[in-house]
Amino acid sequence: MPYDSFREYVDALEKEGCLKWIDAEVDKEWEITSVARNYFRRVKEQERCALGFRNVKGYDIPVVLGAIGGSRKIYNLAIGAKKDFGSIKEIWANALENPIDPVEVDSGPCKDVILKGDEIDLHKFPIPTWTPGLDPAPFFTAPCLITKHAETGVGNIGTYRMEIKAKNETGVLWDLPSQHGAIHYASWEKINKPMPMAVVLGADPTIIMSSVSKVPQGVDEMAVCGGLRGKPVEVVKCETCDLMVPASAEIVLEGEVIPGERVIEGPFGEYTGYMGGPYKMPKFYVKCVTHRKKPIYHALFSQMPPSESSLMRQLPEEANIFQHLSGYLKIPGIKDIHLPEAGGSYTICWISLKKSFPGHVQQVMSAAWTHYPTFAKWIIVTDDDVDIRDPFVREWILSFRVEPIKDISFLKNTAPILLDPSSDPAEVPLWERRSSKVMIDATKNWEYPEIALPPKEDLDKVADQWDKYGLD
Ligand SMILES: Cc1cc2nc3c(=O)[nH]c(=O)nc-3n(C[C@H](O)[C@H](O)[C@H](O)COP(=O)(O)O)c2cc1C
Ligand SMILES: [Mn+2]
Repeated sequence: MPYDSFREYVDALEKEGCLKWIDAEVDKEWEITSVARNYFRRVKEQERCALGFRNVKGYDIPVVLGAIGGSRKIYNLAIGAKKDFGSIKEIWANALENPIDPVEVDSGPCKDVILKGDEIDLHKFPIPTWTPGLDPAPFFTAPCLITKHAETGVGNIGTYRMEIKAKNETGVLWDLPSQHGAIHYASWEKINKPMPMAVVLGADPTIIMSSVSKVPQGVDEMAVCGGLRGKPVEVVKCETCDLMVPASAEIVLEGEVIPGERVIEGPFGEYTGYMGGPYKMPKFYVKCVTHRKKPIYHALFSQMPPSESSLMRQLPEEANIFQHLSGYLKIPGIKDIHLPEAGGSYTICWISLKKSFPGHVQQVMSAAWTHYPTFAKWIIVTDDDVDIRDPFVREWILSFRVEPIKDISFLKNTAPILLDPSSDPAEVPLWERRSSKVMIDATKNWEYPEIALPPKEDLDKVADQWDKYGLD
């Protein structure tokens, strides 16, 4: 069942036992991030909840994190999936193939409070500092940036973190010129006009799920949200520009990005587990803030994987690459795709394949990264008889199904993985960095010996009478 707002979804999480409210007073400058880090370290993924901090020192606005990618169970609730990969894959494929355009409504709760000019002060929101001592300021980590292409008018929603620079100014980080927000900004720079931009904080979960996913360029994520929800998103016009925002949003910032301007942005604790930046990036000037009477502040928990960000990118990306290879390119035999979280769910791509013709593996390895230029620097294809989600199995496969000289090939001068510190030293400007890709054929390339395990019947028989052996 689709949720109509972030708060309706937060209530649903609580009812399902997937949200813990924390009543102890916490300091947003150092404490929230360490509570989240401790929680992610101490609690197994299967048991993790979203965290709601409702007593943030100096604020009466609660901070909720982990609400999208705290665990697989949470992600499934957010997207309405019954189980993991299978149904997430179907829901995503359906949304991409059957997007539903938004419908305009006259007003909505996101307009309860409207602030302009001197009334604007971003510091009134409890925006946490994520890597205290190293981040120069608090950052928005769950902003959904809404823009339009200056020429085509096609819309985009993308999540790009934002540094709070002043009471009405933020940075914007487009990791690469191929990020869709950066492409839109370039189209406005070309005509030398400020780019109108709206930033949504706290919306029904399909908005943020689409915003962080690599939906093909030219497809408006707002319609993909409709496809994910199975009904259109209700949108309302901004106060100061003609962009449309979800009417039920918790907080909306309206403003513009000036052509030609670059300022220092970052550094920031990155999803790679390292600090990234500073970089030179454009600045966002906030001209109007609208919000609900008592807004909830939504954050995503990132930095060192595993984090909310690595899990919430893994699940849709696995589904979307499957759709890219099987659905769009009609490549047969793809069984499973796995993006380990240790690689930030971007760098390593495992694919299991029922190999059926010469060159099949090469086709899959080459096609996988065409999903988008920065995707995956390790692409490993193995057979469909193994579980690529088991880390031990993955090392066993690399050990005994790969002969390095024959089975490994390289592609040079590719776009780098976003913010990968190994691609180039920090002095090289972000958008000039290059990297390479490794493609590993980890399939059996001839008839292999039998697997050395006792016969399955014997193992099953022993399993059935396990008590007899007095072992736990
Ligand atoms: C928590 C989180 C933070 C992110 N921050 C950034 C960022 O600062 N810059 C960036 O270019 N991409 C960032 N991403 C990745 C983009 O959201 C992702 O590439 C998305 O596809 C961008 O939208 P687009 O495909 O419309 O360009 C982030 C993702 C997550 C989950
Ligand atoms: Mn996009």
